[in-house]
Amino acid sequence: MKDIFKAIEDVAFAIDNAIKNEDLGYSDSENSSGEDQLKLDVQSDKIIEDRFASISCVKALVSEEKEGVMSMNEGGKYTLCYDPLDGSSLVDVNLSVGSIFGIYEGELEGANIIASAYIVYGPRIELVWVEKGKMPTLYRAINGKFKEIGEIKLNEKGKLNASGGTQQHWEVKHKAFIDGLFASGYRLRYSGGMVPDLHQILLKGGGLFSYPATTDKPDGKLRQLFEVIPFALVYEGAGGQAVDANGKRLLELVPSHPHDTSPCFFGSNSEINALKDAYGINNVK
Ligand code: P6P
Repeated sequence: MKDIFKAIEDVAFAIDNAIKNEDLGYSDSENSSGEDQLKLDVQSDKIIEDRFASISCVKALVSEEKEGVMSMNEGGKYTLCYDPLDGSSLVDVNLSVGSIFGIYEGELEGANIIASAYIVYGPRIELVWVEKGKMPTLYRAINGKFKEIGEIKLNEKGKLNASGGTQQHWEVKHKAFIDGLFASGYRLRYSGGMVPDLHQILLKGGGLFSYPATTDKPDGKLRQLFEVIPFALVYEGAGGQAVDANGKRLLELVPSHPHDTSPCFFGSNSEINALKDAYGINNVK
């Protein structure tokens, strides 16, 4: 696992450099979700694939930017599922973006994630690493090296509300719940970048991030293997919760296809329990 962590540190600096110095234009291709690919998406994906190909414990790679599973090392134990540059369309307006990594052992499903990490490319490069059953740890790049800053713990109740998805497509119960949070004093913190939006809630004491089922995206938008499950490990490790629209833990998801999505809610206990009440799912076992 140390080899994987070191590789993530290396790709963090390589992708940050690409963000700051390379072409921001669109490539002539689409990813597996039918989204136009920026040249940066393709380049970030290649940086990760090339760096991880040499790690003997990595059996396979699954990228949000590509279809299927890429076999790497036959004797490897782990499959790395990753989103090389999440929210990349925000780069051309100079907002923070990120990379997300899920490390799985066995079948690709929530129960088999054993570690996850994400990188935030912002005014500073920051990296969060978590292993199953442990608390997440924050690292910050200082003078070209990552320095351990400390463990991340969510408060029982927060103040921030990151409400994703197009409001006109929200279900009535979701709109009533989100409006209720704002009416009780929560502050909107939403950039459209999953990584900085979830990172902010983690570091600023808690709250709620929601990307619900909507009439235009009934299965949500965020991908289970590369985005939702890795962040669920981080949020549960920080003492919060991460559930779907039925109140089921996102760490219990079993995708039928590598690019499956799920409605997702991440947050402090108070906000997630309030969501379960609003959705009438509080007695979910
Ligand atoms: P919306 C970025 O495209 C992304 O995949 C996530 O990073 C982000 O949370 C979400 O989509 C934003 O989607 O529909 O709110 O713009």
